[in-house]
Amino acid sequence: MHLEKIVLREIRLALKEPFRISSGVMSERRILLLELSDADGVGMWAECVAGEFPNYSYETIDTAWHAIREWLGPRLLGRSFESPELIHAVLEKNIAGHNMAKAALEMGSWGLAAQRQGVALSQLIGGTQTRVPTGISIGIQADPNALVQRAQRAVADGYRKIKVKIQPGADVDYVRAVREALGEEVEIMADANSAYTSADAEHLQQLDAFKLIMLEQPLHRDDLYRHSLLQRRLRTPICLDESITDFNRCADMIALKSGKIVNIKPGRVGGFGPSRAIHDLCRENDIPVWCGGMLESGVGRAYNVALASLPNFSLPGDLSPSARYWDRDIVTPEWTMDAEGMVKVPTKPGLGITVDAGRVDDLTVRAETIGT
Ligand code: OSB
Ligand code: MG
Repeated sequence: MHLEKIVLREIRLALKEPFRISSGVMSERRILLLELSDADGVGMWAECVAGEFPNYSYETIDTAWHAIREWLGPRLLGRSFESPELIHAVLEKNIAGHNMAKAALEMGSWGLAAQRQGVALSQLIGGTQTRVPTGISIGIQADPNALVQRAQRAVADGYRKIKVKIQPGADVDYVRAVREALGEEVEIMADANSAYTSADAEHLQQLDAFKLIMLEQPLHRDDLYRHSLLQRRLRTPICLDESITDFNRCADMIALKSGKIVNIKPGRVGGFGPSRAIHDLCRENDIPVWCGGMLESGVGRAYNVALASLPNFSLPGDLSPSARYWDRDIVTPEWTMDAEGMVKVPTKPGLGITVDAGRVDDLTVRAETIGT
């Protein structure tokens, strides 16, 4: 493949309801989309999952735009690549960080390769599952009752895992209410997005009573050591999200016993190359993985669903259908799940969905072309 042109676009999509996590709230998603074109005229859409504010990580859609235009895009434009497997190393060399910006280009290259070869993206990356189980991530609510209502509706809709966002002041009572309302059988987990410190260990031990399948990212992203101390004091398995920014951080988690489960978000780790390496490392170490979400549009979702079809993605991913987030997505068909909470992995060449280019045009607030 020979990348000739990259169009960057920002679109804005209103969420059906505001999504609150411990580090911030979002009611409209500002999304950075990329349109890659190669010298043979094959095109591919990709999505950069960076948010509007640097709360989840230091990246934002504006820093990603800058990184892609100034440093990362020029690395790829006008060069030929035998395989998308080579892209990650090229983007990584002497450019620190900016994983979400790198990932958008790297994953787009995988999408482009799949399109060129006429195979489904999941097949190209080694996916084996034809349907993947879906969970829902429910934002912090005003009170436990509001959370219980949403959780009950989600179970009725078929979701296979209920993830509730927590923070100090909205944790033990909220989780207890959900467990009591849903019963023993439902898989429930909590995600703190780094809202706690090691001083909260005793407080967090109260969550052990509710048989959560995991507690996601209780402490700061850089606190692998303190996560290991906390894990020794909790029966509930810790799952790391923000902390796992690359392969080595995952190896460190395993060595230090900082967690027992990994949430793989391809954007956070720099793309499919590192995602697959982390997936394989976890498999060798009996660490289950699942695919997280970043409130992606239907474009980003296509990449996540493909990734989640790899064999060690054994827990339900945050892969909710389009209608959970938006009145109308930017892809056709929209993402759906069946009554068993399963999402079909597309088998058509490329992403398996079509981007509604006219709708993207209507939603675009800025665009810039790099390359020719
Ligand atoms: O921590 O997993 C997270 C959304 C934005 C930022 C961080 C997270 C999330 C989610 C949403 O939990 C999952 C989804 O896309 O449905
Ligand atoms: Mg998380």
